[in-house]
Order: sequence, then C-alpha cells, then structure tokens
Amino acid sequence: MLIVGAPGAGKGTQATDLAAAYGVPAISTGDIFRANIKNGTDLGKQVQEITAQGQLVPDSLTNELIRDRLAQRDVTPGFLLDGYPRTVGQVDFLTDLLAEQGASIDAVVQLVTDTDAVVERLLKRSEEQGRVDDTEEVIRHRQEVYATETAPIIDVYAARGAVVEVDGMGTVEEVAQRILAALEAKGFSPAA
Ligand code: B4P
Repeated sequence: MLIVGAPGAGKGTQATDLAAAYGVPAISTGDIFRANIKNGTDLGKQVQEITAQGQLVPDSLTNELIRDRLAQRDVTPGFLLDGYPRTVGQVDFLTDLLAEQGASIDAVVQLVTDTDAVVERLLKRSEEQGRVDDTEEVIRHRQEVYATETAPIIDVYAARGAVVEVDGMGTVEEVAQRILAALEAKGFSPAA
C-alpha cells in the first residue's frame, strides 16, 4: 500500500497507525533520510542540503534505498510506503522491482487537503519541532514540487484502479477513520 499527499497532508501522521492496523511495516523515505542526516552517514551528508531546501533527493539514491529496504524480511506480509514514490520515475522503478517478485501495489491512499491549511500545519510543526525544512519559504517550495513532480503519480495509479481518495481535512482521528472505511469499502480489511 502507499499513502500519498502534499507535504503536511498527514502521511507520516496516519502511516504508523494504518500500518499497525494492517500488520505491516510503515516505511517513510523522509524518516530514513532524517535518521541518516542525524547519524552523519554518507547518505545523510549527500541529502542534507537537498532536503533542507525542500528539493527532491535524486531518484537514483532514493530508488536504491527502497530496493535495500524492500529486500528485508519484515516486508514479506506487505508494507505501507509513506512519501515514496514521489516522481513518475520512482513509480516505474517500484513497479518493475515488485514485478520481479510477482507483486504489485494494491491500494494508494490519497489524502486530499487544502494548500493553505497544510502550510499552517507545517508552520505549527516548525514551532513545535523546529524541522529545518519547515520554514515558510521552504514549505511553499515543497508544495510546488509536490504539484509538479508528485501529483502526476496519482494519475498513473488511478489508471490502474488503485487510488482510494480520502478527505484529509478534519482531526487526525477523523481522517484515520475515513482511511479505514475507504479501504474496507475497497475490500481491504485490517489484520484480525
Ligand atoms: P517527508 O518526510 O515525506 O515530509 P512531509 O511531506 O512533510 O510529510 P510528513 O509525513 O513529515 O508530514 P505529515 O504530512 O504527516 O519528506 C521530507 C523530505 O525528504 C522531502 O521534502 C524530500 O526532500 C525528501 N524525500 C522524502 N521522500 C522522497 C522521495 N521519495 N524522493 C525524493 N525525495 C524524498 O504531517 C505534517 C504536520 O501536520 C504534522 O505536524 C502533523 O502533526 C500535522 N497534522 C497531520 N494531520 C493533521 C490533521 N488532521 N489536523 C491537524 N494537523 C495535522
């Protein structure tokens, strides 16, 4: 499964509980990059400046990271990807990678939100957590990058009949309930 939405739409917020409900790991490329930056790894050094500016990390680096992560044993029952794929090139890579194992993406949860509201959410997060890419200028740039680079991936998955559209406005709990209801309606029941 994938969870897709603009920066601040609530992907990371919803992903943990959603993955737990389905008994699969939540994998966030953003979290992996931040952990590498914090630990000063080679990858962290390569992506530090890029993520701070709200640019996308090159597909070559991100795709290899996902190849390694999806080779780990815990993804055998399935997985929830949060923040990947983010470009049509990443969609193509993921599709080919999964096809090698006879697998494919079952559902793409699209969180639909209002741009001004998500900018407000991220400004609030910057006050609380001080994330370096949560300055107003960088937040606005990330929204533009989402519109040009990432929004087109929704059309690709919609053409495959995989997109589950969910209203991402409202409280965290309301959105979580809507996601579960929409997935159940599509025939995906949570783990018992
Ligand atoms: P991410 O970590 O994915 O950052 P994000 O888009 O801001 O999402 P996040 O999950 O953190 O926030 P959420 O919407 O849950 O990416 C960071 C950077 O890494 C990218 O800019 C890029 O540079 C790089 N990167 C990552 N993946 C990449 C890829 N595949 N290819 C290339 N580069 C990549 O929540 C935001 C805030 O809203 C939170 O504070 C939360 O509390 C609040 N919130 C959530 N839901 C709410 C609700 N219903 N009501 C009120 N507030 C809510």
